[in-house]
Amino acid sequence: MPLTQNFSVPTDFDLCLVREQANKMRVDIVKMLTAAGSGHPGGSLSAADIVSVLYFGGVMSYDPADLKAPWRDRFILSKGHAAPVQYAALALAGIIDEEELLTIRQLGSRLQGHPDASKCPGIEVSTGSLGQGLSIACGLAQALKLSGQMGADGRTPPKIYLLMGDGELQEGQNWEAALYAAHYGLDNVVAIVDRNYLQIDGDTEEVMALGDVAAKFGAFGWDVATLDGHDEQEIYDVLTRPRYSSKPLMIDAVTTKGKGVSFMEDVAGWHGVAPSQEQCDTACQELAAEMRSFADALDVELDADSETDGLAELATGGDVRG
Ligand SMILES: Cc1ncc(C[n+]2csc(CCOP(=O)(O)OP(=O)(O)O)c2C)c(N)n1
Ligand SMILES: [Mg+2]
Repeated sequence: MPLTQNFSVPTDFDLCLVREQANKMRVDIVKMLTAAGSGHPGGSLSAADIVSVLYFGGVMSYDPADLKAPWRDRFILSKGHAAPVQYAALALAGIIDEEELLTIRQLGSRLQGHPDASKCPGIEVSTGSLGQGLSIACGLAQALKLSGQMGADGRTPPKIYLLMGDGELQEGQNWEAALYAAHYGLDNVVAIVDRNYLQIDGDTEEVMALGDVAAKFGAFGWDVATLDGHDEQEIYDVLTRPRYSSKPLMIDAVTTKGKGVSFMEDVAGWHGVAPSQEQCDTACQELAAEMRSFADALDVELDADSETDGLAELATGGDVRG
């Protein structure tokens, strides 16, 4: 499906900016993993639009210059193997230098294959062992509520935004945490499931069927929403619409694993394999072309960086974001 479908012109947030950032993140992901020679492209690419809306759509409150501000919202990448998508966002947010991206997975780098909160600025929780993020989110959310800490709005506690994999939901610990969040009314937990229907061994429904994850969380006492995890406008609308319950929120974000790179899309084999340099170049050209057609469809100008350095260099497979 062309990327230009199912989008409306934004009214109150900058859809083009958010899409552009997601596109840059996808380019960075491909280039980082090519440089490393290992890593997880599929689940990083599938989550880029969600992460872009959180970081650059005005959804998550944070200050890149004051990462420990007590009022900040917290982001937990529970599916820690998708670390490249968060590192790319941290670079675009100015929290780490973009040159550092190419050090990913090197000995001594702050950017390990899975996020390390003790080394990398902007990482709240070390993750990688799947199934633990929701429990950690519950503890953080409850502690913030009990302490009386207010978020950026000064009226409600900071929120915990959690990104989980669908295969990750096959870990039993999640379901105890889901009961807990509902029981204690943790309405500051927002758990987004990257529902790409693939995990490391193939189709989630064949490995151990998850079925209707939204219905399951609903039955556990959560508010739920199902949406297109590549439609930034829809993601933004659901994340920012007024809520009148004291329930935690689970978002069933339907995505395509490997999104944006034709030969990786929906292919289980691209879960944990790095692209070759030739594949990297092809991927970057595809991503540049998609961004151009998206901008043309909306009849908007891309930012100067994309026009000059970004897309021009992408088309020739230049350095990370030029
Ligand atoms: C507890 C645990 N068991 C196994 C793994 C190995 N592993 C890494 S990624 C992965 C598949 C995850 O699939 P999913 O959650 O659907 O992630 P995505 O499709 O978004 O990449 C597995 C089993 C792990 N990291 N942690
Ligand atoms: Mg998956």
